[in-house]
Amino acid sequence: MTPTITAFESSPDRGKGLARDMRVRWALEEVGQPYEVRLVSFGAMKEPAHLALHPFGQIPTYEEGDLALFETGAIVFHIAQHHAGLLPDDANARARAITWMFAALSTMEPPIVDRAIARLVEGDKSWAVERLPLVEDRIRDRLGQLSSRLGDSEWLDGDFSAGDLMMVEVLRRLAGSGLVEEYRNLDAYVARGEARPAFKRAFDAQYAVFLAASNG
Ligand SMILES: N[C@@H](CCC(=O)N[C@@H](CS)C(=O)NCC(=O)O)C(=O)O
Repeated sequence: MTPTITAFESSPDRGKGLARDMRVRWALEEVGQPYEVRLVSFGAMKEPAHLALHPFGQIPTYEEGDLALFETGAIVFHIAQHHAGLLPDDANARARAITWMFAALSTMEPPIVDRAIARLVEGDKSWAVERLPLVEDRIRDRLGQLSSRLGDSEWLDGDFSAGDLMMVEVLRRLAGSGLVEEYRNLDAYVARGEARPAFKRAFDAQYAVFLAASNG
């Protein structure tokens, strides 16, 4: 059954592929599962029809037959569980790859989201200029720890896994900040993820949405 995901009708990142539908698109491309996309406006995301799929009125969602999921961690995990290619067969290696998915979402991503909020939502507050460096230092702490663990390895734990997919996607949210570039191995790690053919297909698909919206 072909799953349907939701994505922004008009992504605020203007085609940079930083919205979270990229994670789901990339996972589906990695496992070779075709999918359909339903584009939603900011208004429609807060309407009852979308809220029935996503209680927080966000994208992406994932529908497959009777199943409707939200939260990219759950969606990518579901895809990885049902298709070969994103989680190792060995039980311990699989558990470690899942650990990296959680690490990306619950340890790395929160300060990175804080930075986006500090800049985009709170940027006009009197204390914003003082707060931003504090938030960025918290990100640096995590990047430094991740950099030490990755060392010269290609991926976080053996072969590329859903843990790497999620980590690369979370780090990509720092694009333009210069923060990842402070850690040579993390910069190269993100570039390795972005060089994967499945990433490129996913990126091109979301970029096509931006192009179509701009042209028309
Ligand atoms: N924890 C959620 C976060 C989802 C999320 O923040 N989605 C953003 C797009 S990347 C969104 O829909 N923002 C619009 C809004 O919150 O109104 C996940 O990983 O799926």
